[in-house]
Amino acid sequence: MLTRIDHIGIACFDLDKTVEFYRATYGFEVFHSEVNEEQGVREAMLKINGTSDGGASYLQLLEPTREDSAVGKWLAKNGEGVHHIAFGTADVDGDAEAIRGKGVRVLYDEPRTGSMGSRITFLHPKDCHGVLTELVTSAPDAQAEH
Ligand code: CMX
Ligand code: CO
Repeated sequence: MLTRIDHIGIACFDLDKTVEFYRATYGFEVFHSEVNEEQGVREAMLKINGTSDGGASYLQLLEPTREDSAVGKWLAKNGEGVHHIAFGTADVDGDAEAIRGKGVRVLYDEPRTGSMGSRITFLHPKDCHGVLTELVTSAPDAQAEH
């Protein structure tokens, strides 16, 4: 069951400048940052709030590490902006299979590694009314990080 917004993914050309905008404008601080070479991104997670199911909600700021990555291609075509939304679930495997059974293309056969050791998969935007949609199961210890 999808229980929360885990994050909103925002594509940007310059991660450091974009992080500074969110800090200076709203006071959001970087909770976690990493490079995910499989996804071709350098990213910063800004924690917005905790939620009642023990998960949290974030903004995920994304700078491509290579032009031919998903975010690199999207930026070249659209410029900066909202790239995807991500729903949190305790069971990404089960929810992905159930959604696949409804005829929506799930991009991965098995969930892959996302931010902070989470397990993630994506639904094709053309099957979701134009919205690239990610499903996320957080790592059990993700909330403890600083
Ligand atoms: N939102 C909405 N539509 C999108 C989209 C997005 N983020 N990305 C691509 N599309 C649309 C394109 O506009 C294009 O539409 P048209 O045919 O009407 O022009 C169509 O989908 C195909 O796009 P494309 O540029 O040819 O790109 P690809 O098919 O090669 O890739 C996708 C699209 C969704 C399969 C790819 O972006 C993908 O695998 N995404 C999942 C992985 C990802 O996004 N990783 C980065 C984030 C990592 C993280 O969140 O941790
Ligand atoms: Co994401």
